[in-house]
Amino acid sequence: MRNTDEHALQAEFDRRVAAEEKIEPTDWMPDDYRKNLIRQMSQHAHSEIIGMQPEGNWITRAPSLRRKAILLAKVQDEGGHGLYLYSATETLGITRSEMIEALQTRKAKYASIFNYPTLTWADIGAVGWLVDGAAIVNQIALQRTSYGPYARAMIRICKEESFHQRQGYELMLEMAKGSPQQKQMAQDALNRFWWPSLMMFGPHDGDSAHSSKSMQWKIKRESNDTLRQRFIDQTVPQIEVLGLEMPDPEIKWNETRGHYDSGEINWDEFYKVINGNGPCNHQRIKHHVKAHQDGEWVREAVRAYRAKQARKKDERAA
Ligand code: FAQ
Repeated sequence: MRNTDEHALQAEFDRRVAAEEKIEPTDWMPDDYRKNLIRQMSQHAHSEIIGMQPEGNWITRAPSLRRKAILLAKVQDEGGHGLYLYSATETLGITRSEMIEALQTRKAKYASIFNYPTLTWADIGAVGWLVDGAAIVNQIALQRTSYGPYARAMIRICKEESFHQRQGYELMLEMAKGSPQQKQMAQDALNRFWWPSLMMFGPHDGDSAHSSKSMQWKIKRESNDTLRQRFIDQTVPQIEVLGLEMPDPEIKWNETRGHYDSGEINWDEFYKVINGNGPCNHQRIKHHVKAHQDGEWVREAVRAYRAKQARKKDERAA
């Protein structure tokens, strides 16, 4: 392509992003924009899929039929989000199998939170309330992302995450207002999931490698720290309603800032977890590889069916 053509295409892309027009799969886009989107969207998809494991772990042990039905629906929703996001990412010119290979060979990341274990039933409440709560804060902003298929996927996903957050909070409420043992379980789940939930928003803005480009391209609409603060501000009053103790003694309303102050995240732990050395990283990938291998017969059947259809078409044409 001639240089002048490329300049014109770049200028038109910049104009559309500035005008809040969505970029669609068949539109020209800078290569780095495409690559950055593939990175973020595929990692988002992997998070939804790997995120089925900590909760899936409790489906057979849910304490009632009602809780089991809710949990089953939620875990299936997360699987749906993953598939939806893989499809949206495929529109950028990468195949599903390439993405899965990147996940299984640890070239692609997934949300750090899913490398923590769910030790008690109260953890299922904490995951819905805090993890889905954090995911929504992030994803509401992504509804306005510049890439059309990603923005549209987020609208539907946020609706479902909202139900997930509410069921988690309702479960926590029941535990927190239950017996002293149940209240203790709720407190323990809050204490363990609080910090990993804050880590979901990524490093501080100054340490975030991709933020400046992603914000310029409107892939990301709000910074990691802005979204983390929003999550803290909306969650602290919910902890008060539960009647639980704050998981961080430094949480305090700051009248001047109009926000809650809070303690510092353990960033060593964060980097350890995102680099593959968290409590469950090995287990999560191992389980994914096994589930993928166990499902090979389905892919084989699809390939055989497609080949048969192609043969029939050829015979008809002959
Ligand atoms: N975990 O430069 P930044 C859910 C990596 S969905 C792991 O700031 P960026 C639903 C980052 O990838 C949860 N890695 O990166 C559910 C990069 O590494 P790379 C998932 C992290 O992309 C609920 C490096 O650090 N949501 O929970 C994390 O600009 C319940 C530098 O970071 C999304 O994926 C982390 N927490 O900002 C399912 C939302 N943070 O790629 C089941 C979409 C950072 O160079 C059950 N994603 N890293 O190797 C985003 O909004 C962004 O990608 C951020 C990170 C904000 C996560």
